[in-house]
Amino acid sequence: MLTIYSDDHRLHHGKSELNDGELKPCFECPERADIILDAVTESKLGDVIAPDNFGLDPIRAVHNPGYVAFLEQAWNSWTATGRHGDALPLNWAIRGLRQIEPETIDGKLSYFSFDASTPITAGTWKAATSAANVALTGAANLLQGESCAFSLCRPPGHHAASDYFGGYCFLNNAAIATQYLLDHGATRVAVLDVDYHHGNGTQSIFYERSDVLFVSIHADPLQEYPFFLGHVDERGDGAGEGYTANFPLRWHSSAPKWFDALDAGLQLIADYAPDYVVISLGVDTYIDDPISQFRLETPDYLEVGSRIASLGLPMLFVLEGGYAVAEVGRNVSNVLVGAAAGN
Ligand code: Q9C
Ligand code: ZN
Repeated sequence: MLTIYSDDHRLHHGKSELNDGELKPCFECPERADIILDAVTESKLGDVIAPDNFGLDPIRAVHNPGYVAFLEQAWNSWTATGRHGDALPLNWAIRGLRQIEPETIDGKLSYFSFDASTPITAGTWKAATSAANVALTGAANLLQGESCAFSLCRPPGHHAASDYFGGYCFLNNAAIATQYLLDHGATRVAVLDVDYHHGNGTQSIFYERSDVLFVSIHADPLQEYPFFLGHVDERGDGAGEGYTANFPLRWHSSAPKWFDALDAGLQLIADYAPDYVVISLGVDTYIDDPISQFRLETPDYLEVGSRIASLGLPMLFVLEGGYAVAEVGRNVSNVLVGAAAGN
């Protein structure tokens, strides 16, 4: 299995986020990617290669051009107002408030985001575009006949929608890779999102389309972030009706319950018969994850990989969450080892 990785991820390094009512060091930190790269290397999974640069067109194929321009400018606009720390929004246009893009950077941060856990730093744009290139390089290799690739993306992507950031995500790496596959010969692509959190960004990007089947297993939005998407009755709209499937599970759900949902999701994907499967791979389903409430254990991740591989389809794994830094490397590499063995 090919791994795609770039050191550029280090350029995104938020200082702190609010957790349990206190400012804490960001959970989504550069050490995550370093430790995952070490585990992938130790597991002898195969070559680790640098990404190619695909430019902004494949990013704009998924994201609103105004949003992309905002992200590119955000840090400069923020520092131009005399601030030095991370750029963060403070309020949002919820019920009864109007969606008019403000002129000032503080207003634009609010307009283009949905939470305050996602700081923009000096290197965020570079790191985010590099992560998109990491995903795109994985997709390009699948198009050339590679059966399995791992895009070690950081920052992650699945909470980012066409025109907003949040949940530690700026550009939706998995969605960008998916669209690229479709634009270069694929007819149907399935996205399987196994991150603990619902992939609200990916779901919303493909919600009205039948060329992408989106399947997500995640904590029940009645209990867990992102709270406002990921219910079982969200099944797609218009031409996309029936091409979104959500498997919300209650906090503290057991590993067998989680695997039952995985099997049901895999059956939907098998029936859809896609050309490729893109897996939004979060391992924040881990029992000791600091911000999550599922109960998968390290050996379970081998089984996650082998069950996905049993589809017998070309697979692109795209890294999302997973914050138990000490174990995140082994948990991710176990999924990949399980997939490579079953492939
Ligand atoms: N401060 C991903 O796993 N905040 N994003 C949770 C803890 C946001 C998770 C509350 C969690 C986002 C890619
Ligand atoms: Zn997550």
